[in-house]
Amino acid sequence: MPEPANISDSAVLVLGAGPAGLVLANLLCAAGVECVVLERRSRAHVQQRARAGFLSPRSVALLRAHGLDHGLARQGKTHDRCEFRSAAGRLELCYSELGTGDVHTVYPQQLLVTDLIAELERRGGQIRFDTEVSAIGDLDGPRPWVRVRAANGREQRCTARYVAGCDGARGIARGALPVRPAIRDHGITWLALLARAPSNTDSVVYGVHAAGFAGQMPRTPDVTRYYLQCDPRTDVDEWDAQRIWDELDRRLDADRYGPPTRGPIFERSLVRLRSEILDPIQYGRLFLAGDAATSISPSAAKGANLAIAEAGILAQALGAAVRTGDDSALASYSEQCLPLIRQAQEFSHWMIELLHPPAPDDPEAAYQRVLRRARLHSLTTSAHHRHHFAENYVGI
Ligand code: RFL
Repeated sequence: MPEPANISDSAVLVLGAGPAGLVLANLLCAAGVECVVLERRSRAHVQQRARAGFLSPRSVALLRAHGLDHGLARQGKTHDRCEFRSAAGRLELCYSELGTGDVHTVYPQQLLVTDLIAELERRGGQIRFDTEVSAIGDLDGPRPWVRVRAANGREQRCTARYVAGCDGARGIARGALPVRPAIRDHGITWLALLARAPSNTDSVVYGVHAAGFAGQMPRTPDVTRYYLQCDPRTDVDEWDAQRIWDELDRRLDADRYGPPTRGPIFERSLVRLRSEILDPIQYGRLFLAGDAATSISPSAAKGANLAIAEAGILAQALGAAVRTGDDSALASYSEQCLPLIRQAQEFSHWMIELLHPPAPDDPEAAYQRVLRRARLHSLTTSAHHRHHFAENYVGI
């Protein structure tokens, strides 16, 4: 088959227009490094894709330092408390008074993505939507290439000095690394919901219930995210509004703390909790960032924050390599990022084990339940543990 025509040659090709790719491209553009973002979905799709909401202080500081916080500064809401509700009662943690005293900023990911696209275009950066990367090659050579399939089905080629794989957990970049991820399938599935109704509390609520986890997280003044742990074989269509609100009432203990405010449920999807870590996260001239580098369960709100942190580290390293030819920071990119990834994974894993009851057919279920109680007891009784929790909760 003849090679498709080359349509671009740039310093950096960025695969994926999620938080990782867009932060990276904005930083490169500001540093005068020519880059092209290739995104398989449409602009409308990526600008409407509701996912994360909780930004860490490190993410906010990076966005602010690079002039990427216009929307965030206007509409983001600081957030500093979470609570665990269980048979043992309610444990509220005000994390602005614990650990490093830092807080989250709540700003929906789709708004951040929309801001980052607008800013990149304002800076003269290039994004090609509806352009799927179907192959990557020559990563060992001086000029790696990617093959893209445009919306009209035409295949074309782009070359660059470096390729940034920011194409998420199901992208193509990860598979180009000659390493296999370390995997933990938690065997847990969440029904992820968005309701057009305000949260009935300022806290993030974690319902630690024998019937399964339930979560409640504010997103905007009139939108709240809910999660319900469900049978992994469930069908979203089995969950009508009545069943959802009944289950939320039960697991969030509405009798004691009041029912969540009702409103139309406008998004229902299933999230399977699966953790994956690659090591290293680079090969030749390919560098991974965000979900492409590590899949992490949303239980501790780390995914988007890792994506932003890694994009910041990668932008600096690529900038130095392209502008001055100094590729020492690129050489140690994995070593710079992996400690952040490991720490986030460890905390996320701890949260998963705290929040979810063991599977009924787990022969060690009774033992697991003891550990769960011990973890909550420790958080309740130990100030040291609460400080440690807070530091990790808002950390990265
Ligand atoms: P993304 O956002 O998945 O973007 C990757 C982009 O790459 C594109 N792509 C391709 N483009 C071209 N060619 C290909 N072959 C391609 N393959 C893929 C995709 O279309 C997409 O646009 O990855 P990125 O940038 O690494 O960002 C990661 C975050 O999106 C993710 O970690 C978070 O959303 C995770 N997450 C949360 N993280 C937090 O920090 N705080 C939270 O509160 C939080 N809540 C969540 C979440 C994830 C959720 N889901 C859906 C898993 C809540 C949910 C429900």
